[in-house]
Amino acid sequence: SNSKLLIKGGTVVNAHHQQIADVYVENGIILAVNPNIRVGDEVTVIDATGKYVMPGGIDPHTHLEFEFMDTTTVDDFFSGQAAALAGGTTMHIDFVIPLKGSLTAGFEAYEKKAKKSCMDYGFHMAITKWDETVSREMEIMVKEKGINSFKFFMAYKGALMINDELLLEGLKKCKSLGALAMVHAENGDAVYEGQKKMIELGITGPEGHALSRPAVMEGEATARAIRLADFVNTPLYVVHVMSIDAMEEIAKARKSGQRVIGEPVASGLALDESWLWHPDFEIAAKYVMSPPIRKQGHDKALQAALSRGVLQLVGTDHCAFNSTQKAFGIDDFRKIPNGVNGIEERMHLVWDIMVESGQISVTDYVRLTSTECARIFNIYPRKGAIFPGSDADIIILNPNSSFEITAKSHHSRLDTNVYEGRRGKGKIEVTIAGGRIVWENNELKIAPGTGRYIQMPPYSYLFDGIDKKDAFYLNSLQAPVKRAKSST
Ligand code: DUC
Ligand code: ZN
Ligand code: ZN
Ligand code: ZN
Repeated sequence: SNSKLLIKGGTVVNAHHQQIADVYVENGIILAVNPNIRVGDEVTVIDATGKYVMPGGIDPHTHLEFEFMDTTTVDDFFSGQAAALAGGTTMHIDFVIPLKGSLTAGFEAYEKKAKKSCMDYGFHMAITKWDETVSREMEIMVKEKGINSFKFFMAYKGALMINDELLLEGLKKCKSLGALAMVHAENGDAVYEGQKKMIELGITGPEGHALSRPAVMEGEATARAIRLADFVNTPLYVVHVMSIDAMEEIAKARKSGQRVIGEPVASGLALDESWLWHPDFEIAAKYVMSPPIRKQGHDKALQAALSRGVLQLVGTDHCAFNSTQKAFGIDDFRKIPNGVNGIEERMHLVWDIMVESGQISVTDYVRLTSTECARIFNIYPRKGAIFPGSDADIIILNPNSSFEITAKSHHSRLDTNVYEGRRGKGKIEVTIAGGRIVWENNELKIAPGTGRYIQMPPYSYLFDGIDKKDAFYLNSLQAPVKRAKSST
């Protein structure tokens, strides 16, 4: 069995250090990281000479079995995780959507969906309305259910969207619970107007998606969310940063000392919007996601921001709709289900785009794909590190081999792939999840029910000393000293 493993002779990489060493694993836990570990015959030995031994990827942003835009994503917790493992990701954090307004019912529905898991997972939760019950349920989620992050949609008017009043309530509640507030930052009212205008102009194709929700409206919402978070003095996490506009707002806030995290996604780093103008609807529709993939130039700027530390980690927003589902919008781009793949491709793409190109080091790679996510969501160093005591979620990457992406051989249930035909240097040859070898020789060995729910405690490092901040914010507002009644 795989219960005892020795990974021999590789370069072991953590977020701040690398060394040639052996890694010894027993019962799903890393027990030792040292040069020249000796073991008995009962131990399975993997030779990693000349290769990198790194923490498995953690994808902070996925949507598996997501009911959205009148349909459900084709990847569920089994197929999506199978794809993830084949691409070197060993944990993901998915978004629970409340069910009929109930957070508890939403959580229970996702618990059920996740029963077939073959790798570890955690949950964020979306907040889509506000009342006393929601406020109380948020507390239960944090204190009893292992959720430490809540996402607010500033777009999807008439569906998931919230207004500033609700966002402020949510930010205050997050602050009081030590939970991280996340935003989908686009101005939903402006997007709604933009969409109507496109249809009036007769632009019904996928290019209308990009034209109706420009980068400036992503920048506006990002700036607004950042200022509101500052007003409440609580940390903020901006999901899927797709544009220079949004990135520059994050850069400015971070420079002033505000605790803002920016998450670019694989598609925003690797693609540009020209695909949305492709004459073949089936091809163009694949690239419809929100916020949209931007014009050439935004991709390079996001890469540079990642290498400079303006952005901290990479997600995917994996949200898989096949060509039949995408065709719902053949006559109206507003009905194309929003979402692209990425859970299987992220680790290879980031290696190729960022490490092979010389923009970041191998230790940076581990930080951006794994460690920083574990720190932000407060599960480090159980996850995100190769240390004695950490979970044995490990990948072996061969820098001299290469990868090729195609729907013909990927592990998602999708019939398409937004990275179709893409090749690059660096190949993840082995994935170990919870001490089990799940990916080797281009083959998956997985079983439903082997993944675990990872509870994430509140008050991550982002909250350390936050109330010491000497700045204007809501909680420091005080009633003015009463003036003496003036005499007449
Ligand atoms: N954007 C997408 O493209 N899909 C899921 C939800 C979202 O915000
Ligand atoms: Zn050392
Ligand atoms: Zn979103
Ligand atoms: Zn998303």
